[in-house]
Amino acid sequence: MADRDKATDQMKLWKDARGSQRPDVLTTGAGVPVGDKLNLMTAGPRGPLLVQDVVFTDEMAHFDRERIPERVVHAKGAGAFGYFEVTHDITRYCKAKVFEHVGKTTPIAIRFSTVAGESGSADTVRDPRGFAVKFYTDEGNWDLTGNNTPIFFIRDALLFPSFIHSQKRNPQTHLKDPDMVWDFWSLRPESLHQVSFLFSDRGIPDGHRHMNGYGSHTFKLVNAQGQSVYCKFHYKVLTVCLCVYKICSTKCVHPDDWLCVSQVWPHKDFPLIPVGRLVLNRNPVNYFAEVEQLAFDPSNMPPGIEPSPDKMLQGRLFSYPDTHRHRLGANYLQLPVNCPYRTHVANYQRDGPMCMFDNQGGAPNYFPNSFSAPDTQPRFIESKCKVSPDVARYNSADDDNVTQVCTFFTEVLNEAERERLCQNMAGHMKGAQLFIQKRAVQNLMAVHPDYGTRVQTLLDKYNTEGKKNTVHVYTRGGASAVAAASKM
Ligand code: HDE
Repeated sequence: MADRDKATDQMKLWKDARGSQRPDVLTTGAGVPVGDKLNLMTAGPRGPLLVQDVVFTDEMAHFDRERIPERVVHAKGAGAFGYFEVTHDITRYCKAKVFEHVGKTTPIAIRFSTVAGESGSADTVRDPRGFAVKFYTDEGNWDLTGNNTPIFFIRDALLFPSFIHSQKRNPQTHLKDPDMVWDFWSLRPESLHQVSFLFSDRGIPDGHRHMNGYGSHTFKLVNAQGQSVYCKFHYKVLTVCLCVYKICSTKCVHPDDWLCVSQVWPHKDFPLIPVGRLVLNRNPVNYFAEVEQLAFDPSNMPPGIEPSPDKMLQGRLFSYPDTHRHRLGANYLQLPVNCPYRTHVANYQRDGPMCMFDNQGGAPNYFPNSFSAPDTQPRFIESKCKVSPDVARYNSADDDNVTQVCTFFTEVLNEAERERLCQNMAGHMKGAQLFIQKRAVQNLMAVHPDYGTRVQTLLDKYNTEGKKNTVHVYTRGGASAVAAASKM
């Protein structure tokens, strides 16, 4: 039993903790006592069943509704709870109360996840990792919903559904499909930076406790005088000890540069400014209640933290609360794990499915009103910014797609890491059709000839071996697929 997973003792530990205490009676969901929960009520020992067996209908009807939709991306994840503590003063940049003074602590919830797999998929896959943090601040929740990489595959939110479709299962075959993956990536070379991260060693982090996190986007910090700077948030693993992170922000005062989520801000130009530390010290008590229902929303920003114009961030401001209303219901913010419990909600909204608590009691449900309406509070009004360009659909595909990728390939990685990157990438790309491989390699050539040549050389080898070992597989539906025979 020495190698028995400690989590397997959960029920035993629960029982030990309760001692002899146990429920007096079995009940239905309505609390009505149940005499027998083992045998259906039937007309005679062989049936049929009776509709009046409400013990059965209560049990089965609830079971029929047990599943809620899994997250459309980041479905597989793990959560933890703890606190954020301010260690350095940044009030010259930001008036948010979460940074009010050194030593201030704020409770947090965190969820680490993979992106493309389903809820039951493996934790170990090559994929970016979600790194989402909810700060329950005394001015409402702040959700910094980031990843373990500082950059992203695309620059325009309109492309996100198609990008994600290409990474998940082919709707016809229900299989992961290398044609879909590489077709999309090779048609959108702005993905090169993140794709290069993904196939490098960074694509399989050594567990949650060893990976850094990033808010990824550019955000705006506003101070008490109304002055603003752009910033990015970084979480750096401090020690190998579990879950202690140093949060740093980097600031940028040139408003029009550096807004795009496909680029990093070089540390030499934008040194990290330490802010505080995250401590994770509690596991979730119940997975469904506290992790599956945990809902992050980048549009939750307390006064002092605002969105930059980054088109991706702006698109996310709509998508997250929208998906939560679908997945969890219109009143998802009343669920204990999502509720901004350190402040008082006064939004004049009412009713809706699964409305909990007192539904804001007898207070008016309209605003303004003469009975219970606070005055406008200038301190909480968003900062002003000038916007005057023409309204149009601007193409961002041709922004610089290669300079930072070239730096990553030639300067950040050492030779052994470069070799692993090329092998990992070619090993995956070999599954795609030749014309797609060709287009993907052309993009790598534009980054650095060595990058493209190495991947092409490996592909040539795989493609030659593949031809020798190829068999045709015909499915019953008549569609044909080509599969490389195993070399057993
Ligand atoms: Fe997400 N993303 N995303 N994303 N994302 C979701 O929200 C979306 C993006 C990230 O642990 C969804 O609750 C759009 C960037 C994390 O619960 C959904 C766009 C980054 C998580 C959604 C992006 C992320 C999500 C799916 C492009 C890193 C998991 C279910 C405009 C900075 C949070 C859900 C958790 C989850 C939409 C791009 C990180 C559909 C539209 C960039 C960590 O709302």
